[in-house]
Amino acid sequence: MDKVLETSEKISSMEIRGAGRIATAAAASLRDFSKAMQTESLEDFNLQMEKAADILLKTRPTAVSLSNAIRMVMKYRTEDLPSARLAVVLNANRFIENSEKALERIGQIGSRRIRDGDTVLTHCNSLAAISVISTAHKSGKKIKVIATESRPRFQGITTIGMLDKLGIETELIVDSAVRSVMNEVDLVVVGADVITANGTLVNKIGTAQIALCAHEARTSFMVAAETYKFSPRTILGELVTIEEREAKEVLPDISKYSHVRVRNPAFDVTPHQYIDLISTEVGAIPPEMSYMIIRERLGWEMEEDISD
Ligand code: RUB
Repeated sequence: MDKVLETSEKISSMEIRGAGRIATAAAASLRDFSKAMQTESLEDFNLQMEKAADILLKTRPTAVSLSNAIRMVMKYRTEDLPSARLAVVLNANRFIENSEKALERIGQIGSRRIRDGDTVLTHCNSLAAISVISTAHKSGKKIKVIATESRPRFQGITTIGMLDKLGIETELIVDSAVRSVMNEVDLVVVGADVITANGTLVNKIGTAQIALCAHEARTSFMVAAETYKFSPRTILGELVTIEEREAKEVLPDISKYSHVRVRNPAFDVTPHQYIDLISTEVGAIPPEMSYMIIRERLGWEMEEDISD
């Protein structure tokens, strides 16, 4: 279990972060745990796998990618230990492979919306959004990217590093400069932590303000997301939990204040009315079609939840 705890710690502390990356890290961790587990009994194997899944699930509360990935890996009911072990390994490998393919396809589909000469604004650090941007760049379109810092964890610095390596002309702005530059922006592209049944987006704090700005300036707003970022449980009425992180991420020394409380929500909610399209691996869809994606791609999970 040590390695599972190690991965969990890396996810909680955000050494591994981003909805897609935490999902694949959790899948790989369950796979490796199942391979290394010393046991002779299927019952014990099942118990230990459930325990490991539970530890990983509790690391971060918002991204549905984590629970979708864990559920996909844990769908292995079999009669004997060797086939149970094998099923976990195959499920995890399939999930990881599919998520890599999905990123590529999202890039191909989403990049069609970027024209030669466009300026694209992105927020936080999303591999799906970067796939859209980098595919446009690789296809020969001359583009410029404006990246926000994304306080308090500065994921924007990771983004500019990635874009720089790709040779993409990039400008870094503070989060509050978004409105000042929005009139120069042709398209906003962001990733997703959760997309609900009605097409609402949950993503890095600040996304909703950017969407509002884009809407007011008539700038297109695209979400780049694998289908495992859609939340089946929202069909059943479940609300998304917004992670509230430690105060010290915002203000390192709060002890000198007596009447101040720091609030540090990590994600916010963007209504579907502000989203022009969602680029997924199965196509560019309007947010209103999210329900269909959940039914078609993640339907099995819903049935399971209903019988819970
Ligand atoms: C990351 C974040 C990203 C999404 C999508 O938040 O909000 O936009 O997770 O990323 P944090 P990706 O840094 O708190 O994990 O497309 O890479 O899955």
